[in-house]
Amino acid sequence: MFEKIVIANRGEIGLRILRACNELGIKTVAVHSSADRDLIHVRLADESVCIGPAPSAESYLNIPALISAAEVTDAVAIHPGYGFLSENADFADRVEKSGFVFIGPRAETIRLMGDKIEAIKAMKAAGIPCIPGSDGPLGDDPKLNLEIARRIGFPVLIKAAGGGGGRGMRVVHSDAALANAIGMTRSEAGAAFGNDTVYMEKYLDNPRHIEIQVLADGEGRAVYLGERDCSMQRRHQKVIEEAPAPGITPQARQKIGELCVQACVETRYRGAGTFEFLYQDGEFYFIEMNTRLQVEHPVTEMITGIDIVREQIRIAAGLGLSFKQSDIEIRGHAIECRINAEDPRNFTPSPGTISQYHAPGGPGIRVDSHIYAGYRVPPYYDSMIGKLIAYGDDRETAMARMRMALTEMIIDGIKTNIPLHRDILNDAAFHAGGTNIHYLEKKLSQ
Ligand code: MV4
Repeated sequence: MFEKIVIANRGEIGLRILRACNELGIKTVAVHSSADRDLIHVRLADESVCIGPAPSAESYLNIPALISAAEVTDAVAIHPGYGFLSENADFADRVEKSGFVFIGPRAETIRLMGDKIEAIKAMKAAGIPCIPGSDGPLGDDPKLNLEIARRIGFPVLIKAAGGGGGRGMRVVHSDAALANAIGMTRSEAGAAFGNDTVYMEKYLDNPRHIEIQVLADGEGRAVYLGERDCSMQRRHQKVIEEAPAPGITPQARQKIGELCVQACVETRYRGAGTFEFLYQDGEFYFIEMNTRLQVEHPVTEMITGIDIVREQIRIAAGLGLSFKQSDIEIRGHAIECRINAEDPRNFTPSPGTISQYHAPGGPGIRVDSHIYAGYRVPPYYDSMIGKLIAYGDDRETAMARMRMALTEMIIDGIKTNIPLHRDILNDAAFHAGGTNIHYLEKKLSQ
C-alpha cells in the first residue's frame, strides 16, 4: 500500500479522501489555496502545502505546484477527487512521468473519454447501446448533413465532441434549421473547447439520467455496483441522486451492468468509472463515460457497503479489487441531497461565515461535509458545502429519514438550498419516483 498520498482537491471530497487514507493507514498531504487554510482536512492531514492564491487556475489547477508538493513531501500518489484536474489527461500524464501514481484511469483512457465521439465509438464497439446518430464528426456539406438528419429522424441534437456535462448542444426540429444550428454549435464549441468538431444524435425528449458505477483493476477484472438515478437536476447541476433507480428491475440492472463490465474488460479500464446513460421507454442509451470519482458516489456505497475511495486507492496501488461480482449485493435505498451555499430562490451563490451549525443524525443518516460553526465559505469555488445522505431498507424509509434530517439540519449565517430540498422531498412526483431530467426545471418555473 502507498505510504503517503497528496489530496489534490478541497472541501468535502478532500475530507472524504483523507478519511479513506486514515482507514488504510496512509499518510496524507493536503494541498490548499491561500483562501483554504481553514479547511478541516487541511488541519487533519499529516502535512499541508499551500499551492497558490485563491483562484483555482493558480492553485488547484496549477500542475507544477501540485507535482512540487508531491516532491517536497515525498508522497507516492496523487488523488485528484472530482472536478479540477480529475479528468485532465495531461495532468495524469505529468503525474506519472514525474514518478508518482495517478489515482485514476490511464491518461490515454481519460483522453479517449474526453472526446465524446471517440468514447461513443469505443463503447459501441464494446457492445454498449448508444443513441442513433452520425457515428462520427459532421462535415461541412449541408446536403450530406441533411441526409444524416433525415435518416436519424427529427428532432436531432447537435453536440460538441469536446463538450460534455451539457455544454455545447442544440436541438434541431426541421430541415430548414439544420445548417445554421450546426454552424452555431461548431463556432461556439471552437471558442469554448478549442475543438469545433460536432456530431449528431436523435434527440430524446423525456429521458431519465441513469448511470452505472464500475470498478476495474486495469488487468481485465471489473465489477458493476448497480445504478444511480441523477435525473433531479437544474442547468446540468445535479440536485438529488438516488440508488437504486426507481423502477429498474434486477434483470435490467444485471443486463446493463454486465455490458458495462464487458466494456471495462475489453478496454482494460482501470479505477472507478461511471457509464452515463439516458433511459427512455425502457431502454438505456450511452451518452458519456466519467473517468473520475463522482460527487454522488455515497449513494452507491450505502446500498453496496463498498468504500469506493478505498477501492480506487487499492487499485492504484496494484492490490486489485477486494471482492468479486458475486460478493456484491444491493440492499436498501439511498438518497443524496447536495447542500449548496446559495439562495434557494434565485440560485445565486451565498458565500460567508457559518454562524451556527447543527448536523442531523440518527439511523441511516450520513453527512459528507467539511463545514463547521465559524467556517467561512469562500466565494472562489463551487457552492456545494456538503452532501446529506439518507439510507433505509426501502425508498419510503430513506425518504422519511431524509425529510427528518433536512428538518434537523441547521446552517445559519449563509443561505442554503435546504428549503428547496424540503420542497422536493414533499413533491408528489418525486414521491412516486422516476421523474425525468426536465422535471425540476418545470416545477421551478411554476
Ligand atoms: C442528450 C439529451 C437528449 N437526447 N442527448 C446533457 C448533458 C450531456 N451529458 C448529455 N445531455 C443530454 N444529451 C440526446 N440524444 C438530453 C441531454 C440532457 C441531459 C442529460 C442528462 C442530465 C441532464 C440533462 C439536461 C438536459 C439535457
